[in-house]
Amino acid sequence: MSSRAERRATARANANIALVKYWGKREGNPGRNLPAVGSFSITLDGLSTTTTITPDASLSLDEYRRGGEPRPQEAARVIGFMDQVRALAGSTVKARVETDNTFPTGAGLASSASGFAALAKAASTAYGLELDDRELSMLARDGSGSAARSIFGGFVRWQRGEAADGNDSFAEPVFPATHWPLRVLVGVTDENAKATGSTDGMIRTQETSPYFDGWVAGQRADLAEAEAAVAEKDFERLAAVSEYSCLKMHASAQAARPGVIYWNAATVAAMHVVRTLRESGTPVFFTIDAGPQLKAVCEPEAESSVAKALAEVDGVQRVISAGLGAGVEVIE
Ligand code: 2P0
Repeated sequence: MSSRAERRATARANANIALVKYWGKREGNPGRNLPAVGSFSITLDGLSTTTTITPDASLSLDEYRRGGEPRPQEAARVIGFMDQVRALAGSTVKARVETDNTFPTGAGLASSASGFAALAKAASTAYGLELDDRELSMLARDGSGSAARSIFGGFVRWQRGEAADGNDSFAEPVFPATHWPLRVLVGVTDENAKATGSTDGMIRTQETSPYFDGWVAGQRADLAEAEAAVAEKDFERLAAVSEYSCLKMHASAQAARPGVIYWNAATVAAMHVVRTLRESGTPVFFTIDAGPQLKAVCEPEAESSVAKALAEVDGVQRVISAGLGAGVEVIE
């Protein structure tokens, strides 16, 4: 039994999107999501996961619900994570895990990032672990790589790290959200869960794509370029390196065997719309993750024209608007 009392805790974390992408894992330690490359992201506001952990000594198994429903396909990964937290805390007490997202799950909208960041914060609080943000980022990373970044708000860097045990692979804040109030418009083209999950997609890419080595080789330069562009608030420079990273990631995945294709026709149509807008002087660029939604990143003054143009793309079902947001927090 634990020496510390368990308590109910609720945490909320925001989704993030990478401008320089994480794609691929280092050899060894597969359960710890040690990345083949560093990455650089923005944390969004409004697209969030809220998770409540209620430890209960009368339970013989953890109970998991999302949106009020048991989800057996998701439960094993969550329970494995709870076991890791309990091992750190020296507790055997099971818990009810209740979580909810403000956006579609499993469709390339970073639900695992906000999900495991909220779970890491709520569970570590519930079991009395006193983790600093760096330790919390590494714990969240063990749940899902991109969750390491959702611990922090604003512009965030996740270090690749070199250590075999992963203890130097954590995220850290680079600039606060207030540094540059960019807007993000998500063109939702398909709300169904994707056919190939990101973990499977990246593993297949690194095992079979001839372009994976080229992807890894360029990452350091892309990260430095993106951070310099944000430091200077140079939109054109950030647009160029972000689209470059996105398209390289997808090109490497598409060249796997069998190829991993996350785009649909509307995704591609929206890419062209964004490019056309930028060529005509609108400060906007696109990025796309392991799913068919297109995320348009723009300066605040361009938001309404970009939202309108995206909404008019054939196959775009709706447009979600977000700004830059804060890191994870305990709310109860
Ligand atoms: C990213 N993605 O940097 C990249 C770009 C999707 C495309 O991180 O296996 O769910 O749990 O570590 O974090 C999505 O992958 O993968 C992701 P795991 P994760 O945001």
